[in-house]
Amino acid sequence: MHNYELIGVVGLGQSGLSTVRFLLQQDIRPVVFDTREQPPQAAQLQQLDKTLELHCGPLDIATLLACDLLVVSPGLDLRMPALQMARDAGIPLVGDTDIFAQFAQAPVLGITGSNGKSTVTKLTGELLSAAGMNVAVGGNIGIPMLDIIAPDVDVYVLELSSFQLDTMHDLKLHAAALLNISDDHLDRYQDRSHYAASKQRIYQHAGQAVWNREQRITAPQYLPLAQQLSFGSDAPDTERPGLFGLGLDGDTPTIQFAGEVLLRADELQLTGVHNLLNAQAALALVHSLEVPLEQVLDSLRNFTGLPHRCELVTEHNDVRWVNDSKATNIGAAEAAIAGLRPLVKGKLILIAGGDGKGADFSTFRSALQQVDELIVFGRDAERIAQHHPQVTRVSNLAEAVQRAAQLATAQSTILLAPACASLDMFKNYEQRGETFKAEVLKQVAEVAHG
Ligand code: UMA
Ligand code: ADP
Repeated sequence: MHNYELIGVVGLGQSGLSTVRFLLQQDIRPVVFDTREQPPQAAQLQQLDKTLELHCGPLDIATLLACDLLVVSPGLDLRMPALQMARDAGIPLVGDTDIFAQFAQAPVLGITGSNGKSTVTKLTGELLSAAGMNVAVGGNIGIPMLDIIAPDVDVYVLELSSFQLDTMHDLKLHAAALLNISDDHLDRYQDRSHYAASKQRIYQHAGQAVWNREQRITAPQYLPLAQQLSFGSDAPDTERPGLFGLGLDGDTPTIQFAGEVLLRADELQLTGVHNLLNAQAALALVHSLEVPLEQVLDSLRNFTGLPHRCELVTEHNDVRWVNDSKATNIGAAEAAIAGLRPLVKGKLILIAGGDGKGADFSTFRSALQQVDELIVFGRDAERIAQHHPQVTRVSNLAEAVQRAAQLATAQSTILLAPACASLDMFKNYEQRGETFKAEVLKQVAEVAHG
């Protein structure tokens, strides 16, 4: 880092602020840019150092080109003309991952995929803690990775988004997991193959790969078999090493590894086949560190998942309300529908909509066929509505909750799984989920009080 004369930090969100803080700790004074006139973290930057140069609004090309390294935030599209110009001028565009690579001393596990990243990241962290390791968890999960670097860490577990992978060049991962690939963020990529290529970057310096046998596209292209672990919903071939999979004990799925049953699905708090895959991926990452799996199974049994992921809000009058606000793309919403459908005897009522990020909703049609009623809201409501015969259109989430309550019959489940980002109407998916929960509880209270 000290080889550079002037480092530019482009973007003053969470990652940008964390990068500035970290650089200041190394006695490096960067120049900071944000394309917004009033970046949300400007006040925090002031608190760090009042004298730092901050350029707001359209990127100032002259100052940008005066830098010899640009640390670019994940929320910025690298195709922006000013950034392209900097790249063409030979200025490296990196992310906080490359700074992390220089300073983190312990082994690093990386997790990417269109869906399930946060669940697997959190779970892997918990399993390794249960095995007695000092674990630091961060990245796209919401904790900038430069904030978690510490001398006594035994292992880092990083959630990596495709945007972070796009600017990652140097980070050597002890093991890298690519959970799945389905359409997401197509507004930031030329097409699906570019998005998939971005996800594959996680394997570029990985010691071991953890991939999903259901999707060949997640397999590493250049790592020898001996450095591969895989998971899937098929029974693992016991002759081949490194395979996690599912078997059956009566009617109950079991998670298996190397010819042995590790546990039964009904021992877990997590539900849905997608979570059985997530559990296998986390176990594979634990195995990559040669931690005996029996040390972590109790922790896996007790893991209750994260909020806003198929979270039961309440059950009232024989109707279940489920918050899956984190289903910000079609693949995630499909997994939630497929996971819940077998458990629902009455109607399955889906609330969906928001910012579709350029996705092609015709691919959502077969999952929508498993839904009895569809309620749509938000910017791309119509693009979803055209794929279901039974649609109610509403203008906000509060109205969606009221209409869902009217449509529900005994033993119904009402699922918020928007298949879209929330940014057209909310600050983020958490705010959308919290709004949903509050509206549901209000609705239920009104009914209870007559
Ligand atoms: N922005 C501007 N101008 C700028 C900089 C940012 O308009 O100059 C906008 C971006 O377009 C974006 C927002 O500000 O809409 C935030 O962008 P950011 O790069 O400043 O984001 P951070 O606050 O640094 O948060 C990022 C991740 N956000 C994104 O990649 C958009 C967070 O993941 C992550 O937790 C955090 O770093 C710490 O590592 C969030 C996310 O939504 C949860 N990730 C996407 C996802 O999971 O689908 C990829
Ligand atoms: P991410 O961090 O990748 O967004 P999360 O763990 O937060 O993933 O889960 C987001 C949503 O994705 C969940 O609410 C669920 O609907 C869906 N999901 C979780 N795991 C999987 C999986 N393995 N395959 C498909 N969908 C999944």
